[in-house]
Amino acid sequence: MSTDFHQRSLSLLSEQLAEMGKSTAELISQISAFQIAVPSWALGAGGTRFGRFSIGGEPRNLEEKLEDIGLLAKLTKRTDAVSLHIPWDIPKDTQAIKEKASSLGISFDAMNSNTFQDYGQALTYKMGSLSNADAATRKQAVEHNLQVIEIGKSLGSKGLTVWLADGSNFPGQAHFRKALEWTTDSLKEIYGGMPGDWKLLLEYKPYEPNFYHTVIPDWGTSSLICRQLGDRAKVLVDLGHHLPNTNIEQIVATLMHQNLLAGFHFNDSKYGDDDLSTGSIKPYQLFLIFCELIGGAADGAQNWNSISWMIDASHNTKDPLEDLIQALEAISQAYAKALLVDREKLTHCQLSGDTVGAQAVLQEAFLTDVRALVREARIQSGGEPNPLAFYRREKIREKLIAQRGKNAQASGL
Ligand code: LRH
Ligand code: MN
Repeated sequence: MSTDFHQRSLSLLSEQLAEMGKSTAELISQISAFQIAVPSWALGAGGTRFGRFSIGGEPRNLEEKLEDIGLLAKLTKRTDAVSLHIPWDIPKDTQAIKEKASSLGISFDAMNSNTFQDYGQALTYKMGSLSNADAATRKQAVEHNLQVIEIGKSLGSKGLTVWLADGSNFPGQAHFRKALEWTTDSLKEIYGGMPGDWKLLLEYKPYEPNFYHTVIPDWGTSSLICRQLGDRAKVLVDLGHHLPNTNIEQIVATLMHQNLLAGFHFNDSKYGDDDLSTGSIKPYQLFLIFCELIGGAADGAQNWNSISWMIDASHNTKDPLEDLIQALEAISQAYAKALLVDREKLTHCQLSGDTVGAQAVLQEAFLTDVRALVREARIQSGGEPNPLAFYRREKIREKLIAQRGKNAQASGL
């Protein structure tokens, strides 16, 4: 795309925005300020139980993961932080990792604990972790989370994300109320072990890997537990963790209403927890979610800066870096479109029962092509006009393969 074409499409859009009463300069500063953390585990090929197909040039250690996120930051200017997962990302040399990250302009967002796998710890998590009927296993899981907090403190993180696979596969297998009580008591110990300026992000998920019940299956259960922990415990919304046709934008509005929204794991899905590229399946839903976020913050329901923005995706067929470039772009576009909503006109339609008018207000914003705006924000921040084109033109994947090797194909099942 020529610079001239970009300038002409931007000036045309700016005229349109002025008609809508929107300042291009203000929108560009809002879009530029909106940074999304990238998960350390989404830089390689993910895979399913049926197999994993390596892409080659995948990061072999934490240093190389930081380099990949540094590249994304440089090209897109839409990410400035990484979310680590322990024990997958235990730093061998914390000081060196901190220096590497800061040299790449990357900070450490929420840390993720892992009590859904066995990785050589003394007691297995097969039958659960914080909800396990065995007190020693619960204690082990609590201690793991406290260790994750210590690692996070040494890196400058200010949050702990807890997602539990805990649940059951058959009726009668679990005692629902005891499991909930053990989980809540365990989380109280973890919450108590967090520094005063940290937040606990409690992630819910309706099913998988357990397929009959999950101890924390939905926003309601997560909210109930957070209320018992304290006001620095809030609910993490992973977009893929909802049963089909769930109204996620309403959940977001409800959590903001209660000042209980911790943040997001952005991705998209057609059926289950598919962890597909954000905005690739349901871009209108993503737009509606941002409409609730902007409205909730504008009305003072919850402070915008108290919310964490993270991607959580898994790449089975796409190049992970290309996928993340597309996801960062889709999130920025959804946010930019939602900023165009005439909130005064929308509120008037809502209060006067003008349903048609309300839809027209939303769709005028959603159907506005904001690509020139998001591109201009990136250019003004020193990023690439077209990161994907640059990534391919510079043959970055080929260079990574030459540098890091083809990485082994791992068979699944
Ligand atoms: C669970 C989840 C959680 C992570 C894991 C990698 O499905 O969304 O956020 O720990 O994916
Ligand atoms: Mn998640």
